[in-house]
Amino acid sequence: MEKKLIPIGFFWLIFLCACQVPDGENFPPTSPKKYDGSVVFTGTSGLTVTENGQSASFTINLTKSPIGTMTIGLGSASGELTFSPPTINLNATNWQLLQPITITAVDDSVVQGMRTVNIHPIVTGDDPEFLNMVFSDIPVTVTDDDTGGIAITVSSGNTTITEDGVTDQFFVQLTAIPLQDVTVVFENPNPTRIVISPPTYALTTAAWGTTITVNVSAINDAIAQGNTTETVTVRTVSTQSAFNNLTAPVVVNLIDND
Ligand SMILES: [Ca+2]
Ligand SMILES: [Ca+2]
Ligand SMILES: [Ca+2]
Repeated sequence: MEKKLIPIGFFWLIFLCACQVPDGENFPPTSPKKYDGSVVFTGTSGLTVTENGQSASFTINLTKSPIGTMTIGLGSASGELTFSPPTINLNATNWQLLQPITITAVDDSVVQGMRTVNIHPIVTGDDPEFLNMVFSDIPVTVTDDDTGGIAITVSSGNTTITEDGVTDQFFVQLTAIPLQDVTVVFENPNPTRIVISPPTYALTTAAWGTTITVNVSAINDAIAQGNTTETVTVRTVSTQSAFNNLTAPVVVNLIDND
């Protein structure tokens, strides 16, 4: 009798058909796994902190008991926030408990104004089910306590110059850190009688703390004006509004020699 050979692939086809699961959820094995482990952040809406001490808080817990320990780390890209504690460890005994996190703003000297700073949660640990999670940033409103300002220092208590050649100096410094460059302009009230050097000074943000030395001298003319006072206006120019058009007067005593 003649034997018919059946290709082995035919049996594989029958086997595969027999294994089909009606809803197809768990077959083939490469289907996406359902994850129900996640990290819960509670009380994260409307978080507001201030540089002068007002803190805020929210809580963290897990939706199920993890394998081993999961660690949730908190940070902000700009480093403008601190967290207490900075990390939370959750395991089989404490996964369901609401763990409080206190947020505090770093009290810097930078004039940023009110801004939004994002918290970036980073999850690490033993249970791979929790490591697939991608978390949205948590926004925090930070209120500034810094304002733009200039400080004037006058040597020997006053600024006095004479047509006989006595010169004087005053000093200018920004009182807080700008986000943009600042040019300081020394407006001469009477260029026919006074010389101010330099007439302007450009401060980069990196050099914001520079003390600017401003020299003032009198022009020796032959006109009898008598002794007068002249007021130099120190004015700032910046694309950052907090440092634009700040002004301060410097009174100069001008002694005539005619
Ligand atoms: Ca501050
Ligand atoms: Ca600030
Ligand atoms: Ca004169």
